[in-house]
Amino acid sequence: MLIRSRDSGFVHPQAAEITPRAAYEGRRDMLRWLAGGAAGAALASWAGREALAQASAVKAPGKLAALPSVPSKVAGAQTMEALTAYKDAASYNNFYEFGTDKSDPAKNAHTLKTRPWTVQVEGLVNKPRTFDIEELLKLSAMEERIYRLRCVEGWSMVIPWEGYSLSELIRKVEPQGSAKYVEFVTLADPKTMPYVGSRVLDWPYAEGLRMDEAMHPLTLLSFGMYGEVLPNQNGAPVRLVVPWKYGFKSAKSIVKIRFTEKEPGTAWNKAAAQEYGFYSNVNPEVDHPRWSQATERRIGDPGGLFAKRRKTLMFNGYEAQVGQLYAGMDLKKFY
Ligand SMILES: Nc1nc2c(c(=O)[nH]1)N[C@H]1C(S)=C(S)[C@@H](COP(=O)(O)O)O[C@H]1N2
Ligand SMILES: [Mo]
Repeated sequence: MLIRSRDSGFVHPQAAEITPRAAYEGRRDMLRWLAGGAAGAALASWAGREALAQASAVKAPGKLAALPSVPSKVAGAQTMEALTAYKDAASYNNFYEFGTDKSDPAKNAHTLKTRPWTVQVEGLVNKPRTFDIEELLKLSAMEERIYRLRCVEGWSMVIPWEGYSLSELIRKVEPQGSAKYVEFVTLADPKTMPYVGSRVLDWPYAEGLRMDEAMHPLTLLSFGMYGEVLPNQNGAPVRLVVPWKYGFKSAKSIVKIRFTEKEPGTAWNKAAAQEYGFYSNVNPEVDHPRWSQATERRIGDPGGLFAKRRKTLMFNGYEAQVGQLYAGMDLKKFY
């Protein structure tokens, strides 16, 4: 991602994020980049994260009575692809409330208090309501969905998530006809989240979906991964997983869901509107202004930072399921 400079509001890339791009954009760029000195920082960051993953600092938080799940029958919710190792999924994270380095969330998110926890549902609904997390866990039967998650930075993972379709919750609160969008607001607690208060993003981190996207069966409200409760760094106790969109649409540690008539602002769009749009569908044909989105590096592939890159698929491989949501839309304009 990118960092906003403290005083000017000017946006510039962070060394660690440039690494994978430099690695695939060709040897010449790579050499220029090595000469530029960013390599040391990026490699040190990578090595530190690898050490963290190996050190079994990454322990699964354990099972929860409400969590047992069955494989999902929703179309597209299974895959033959190899799963990403748990240690990688739980130590290579973006959760800027706990720091901007990939290893920061695993190191710092132990301070997050996931109980008591409530999710307030408000806005254009007939039955606004605050759900306690224990209620939410039992609202519908848990399923396991194996989804690819692709970050806009160009890396991807394959993760088994536990949860149920967000549509189950939406139906319970009865949205009004005027509700066109759903906004997701996440926790911003400066006492437990060391980077809330920093100028990296506007807090709280918020995301949004159009109503039909939110109602799509693939849109998952998730409480666990790999059969276990979500680790804090992955967005405990409840997060969104929207598999056909770039990872940043999958908001972590949600505290509020609001139904609106107007398109809500989103954290990355506010930080850099020219780079991050509202839709943020995975699309290999629409480049990020500063790098291509045509390929990705699958975390865990041999070679680490220099692993052979895979082709990114339209809508992250979920085109058959979600393509019709965008029929007739200019996806270069609505990026
Ligand atoms: N609250 C919050 N949610 C967030 C983020 C964040 O910084 N804060 N980062 C997003 C980004 S950029 C990605 S790629 C995914 C990463 O999810 P993972 O760490 O479980 O792989 O979380 C998304 N959700
Ligand atoms: Mo991301």
